[in-house]
Amino acid sequence: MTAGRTLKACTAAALLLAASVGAAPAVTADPAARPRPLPAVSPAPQHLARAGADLPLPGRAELVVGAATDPAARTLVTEVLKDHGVRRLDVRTEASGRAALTVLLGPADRPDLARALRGTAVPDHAEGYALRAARGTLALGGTDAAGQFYAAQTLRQLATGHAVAGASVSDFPSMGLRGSIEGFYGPPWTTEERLDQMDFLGEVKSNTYVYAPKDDPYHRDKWRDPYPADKLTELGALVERAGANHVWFTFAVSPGGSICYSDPADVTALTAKLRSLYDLGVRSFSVPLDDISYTKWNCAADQAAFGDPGRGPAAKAQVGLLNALQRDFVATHDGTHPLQTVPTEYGDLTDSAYKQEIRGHLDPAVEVMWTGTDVVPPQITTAQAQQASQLFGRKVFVWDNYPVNDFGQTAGRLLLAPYDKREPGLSDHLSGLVSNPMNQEAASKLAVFTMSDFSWNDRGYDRARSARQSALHLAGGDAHLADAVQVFVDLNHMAPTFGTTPWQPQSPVLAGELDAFWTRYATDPAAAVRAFAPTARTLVRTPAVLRADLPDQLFLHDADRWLTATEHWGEALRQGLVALRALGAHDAQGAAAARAAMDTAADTAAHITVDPAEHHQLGPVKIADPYLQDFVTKVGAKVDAS
Ligand code: LTM
Repeated sequence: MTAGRTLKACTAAALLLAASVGAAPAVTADPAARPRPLPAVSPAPQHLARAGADLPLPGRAELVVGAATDPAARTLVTEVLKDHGVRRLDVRTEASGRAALTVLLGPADRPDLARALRGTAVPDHAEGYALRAARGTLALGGTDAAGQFYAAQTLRQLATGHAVAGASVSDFPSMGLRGSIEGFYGPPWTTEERLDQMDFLGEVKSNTYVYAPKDDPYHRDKWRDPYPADKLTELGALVERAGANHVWFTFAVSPGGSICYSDPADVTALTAKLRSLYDLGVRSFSVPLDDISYTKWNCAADQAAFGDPGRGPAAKAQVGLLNALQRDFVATHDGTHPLQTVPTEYGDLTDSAYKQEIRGHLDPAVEVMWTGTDVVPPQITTAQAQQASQLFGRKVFVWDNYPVNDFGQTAGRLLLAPYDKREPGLSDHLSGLVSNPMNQEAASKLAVFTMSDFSWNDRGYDRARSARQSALHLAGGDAHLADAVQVFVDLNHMAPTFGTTPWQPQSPVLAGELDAFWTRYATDPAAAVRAFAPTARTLVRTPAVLRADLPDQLFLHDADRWLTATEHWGEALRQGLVALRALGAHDAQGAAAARAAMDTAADTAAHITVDPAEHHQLGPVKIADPYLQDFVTKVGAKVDAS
């Protein structure tokens, strides 16, 4: 749906106000207000504009709630107000009319909210919200409970010091399903990491977490077995935390490796597994059928029921199972979302007997995932998504294999680059988009932040803006620290495909600086060394800056070995420059000593390996490759030649 079609009762004046997006320079509605830029809000709202002067937050304020006020939104609004100077908050069901600040929170059509929101369009869209901060009133109205929560998340970003920016926001997600799927091979996330992920998804207005870790035996190999009590308790805690963040905890079970489709006992076992999670509060389910063979059956009965194995018969067996689950389990259990699946053909656009069966016979309610072409797609275009939708007979739900680092080409890597090469307008053809992240949960947030930005507002996605916002988010809003985060991101920027050509380049900033360095060195070595020295110093210092000040301890844990490698590579660069300076001064001894120190630092860096408990693909930690090693090799050659 487009913004134009979803805004109801949108006056011409409101549309004018709504013309600026994100942190664009403010349009001033109130001539008395200073036309200052509004704070950047992420994901970029569909419509954000200045509504007047900033709203001071007094020591005492009124919060007006009703029976339909969302509890999670109320908790967050209360926290934000308290964090920004409101010491006493009187909670009422009707405004007294005497408060220095009145905060209204609830459904956008509650009469007091509807009045206060006048001039700010209420989107006619699930999970939408309208927010208006002007002249002593802060109005946060949702089109549903999630919308209220998202209004509160926006408020969190509009509050600075003891004020809320005078803003009018009319916002809704472009895609229905947004978030992450823990769907990788290798060490699954810990409960602490998953809890962290739930809070994070809430902050970035994403509503979906799919639990599908390939290496949880109860998810795949032992799918028939019930979870032991302690595991169920852990899952229960996740479901609860997901709910508090308006995240749909989606439980996935993958029976494809051993199921006998025509055996009613297996269908019963699968249903029992889903029901055990329903009883924990789960209302969203997935049955992924990826990475299984359709050239063999798991039982003779399937051969008798569906004939010789092959694409068409495999799809027929799967469709029968999925339709039965949708009809007999999902549709008969209150509040349950449509079933999701990952088809066995998930990463191409070739028509086949398999896809024909799916589009012809799979219950249209079932969500079908698709990874884009080549499993790890170098790009996803609207034309491709449209084609995938036609092939599967419905809008597809993208499982984007980024920043996952479980395949060979990612050995030794963190993938930190911001989202890219996904075409604006994809929201017209997709039911949703989730990230398959890295074995490292906290480190994945840098990329997932930008992906959430895209799935909320694909047409408004600005890669550089989102990258900066993501760094600031990790840095707790500290601009200097965010600079250090972005230096680290650049060193870990490469995103491989399954082939030999990466879809995101390694270290675009550092590579450019090194290029400029060697070009200048050819004509003016002393000036080149002087100009490049700050880069080497930055590399040496960045790990210490991050380690000292980053609030996210899980991130520091995830990034530990890459930070240590950065220290050593930074030292190698620094010593390399000392060697070149010595060469310029015809100090052969000094050059040799610095060169030896450079080699030692580079060698130490190159021997740091990933932690097998945390990374599926083992091997040496890689950063800024091959640029750092190339520098060391070139400097060594210059010293040798002197
Ligand atoms: O992508 C899908 C649907 N399945 C698997 C994932 O589990 C795995 O993490 C990625 C990346 O290796 N590739 C897959 O094929």
